[in-house]
Amino acid sequence: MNSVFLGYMEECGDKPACPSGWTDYKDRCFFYVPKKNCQSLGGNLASVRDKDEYEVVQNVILSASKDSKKAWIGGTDAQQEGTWIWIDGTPFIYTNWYPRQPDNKDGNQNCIQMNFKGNSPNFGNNCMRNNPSVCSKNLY
Ligand SMILES: [Ca+2]
Ligand SMILES: [Ca+2]
Repeated sequence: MNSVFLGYMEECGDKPACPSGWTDYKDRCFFYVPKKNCQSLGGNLASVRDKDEYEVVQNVILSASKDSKKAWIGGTDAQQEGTWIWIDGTPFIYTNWYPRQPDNKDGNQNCIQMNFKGNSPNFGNNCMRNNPSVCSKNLY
């Protein structure tokens, strides 16, 4: 890398910083929490917009928990069964469901867990369970 290129990077480097410990990716910050408390951290449960972002979120889980732990992310169909939304308002476009999911097993699966049986999101039994989660917040 030469000095001209570094200078250019500095010219354009006025992007806000993520809080310490959060992972910076594009216009957002991601953070793994062992107990769900994203809103107390000023964020939401994370949405996932594309495959690259999905892998970023998986890496956030892996590096923080030293494991591919199951973790809640911010998709839900609690308002209308079968209609999935991201709670932060992101359009629900990218899906990477585990085979035969969502199945709304026992009629009360309204939330999304990543890393269920391998590395695809599954739909959890109960959104309110106090399990590991991935939070996100916007940089702008
Ligand atoms: Ca459901
Ligand atoms: Ca399920």
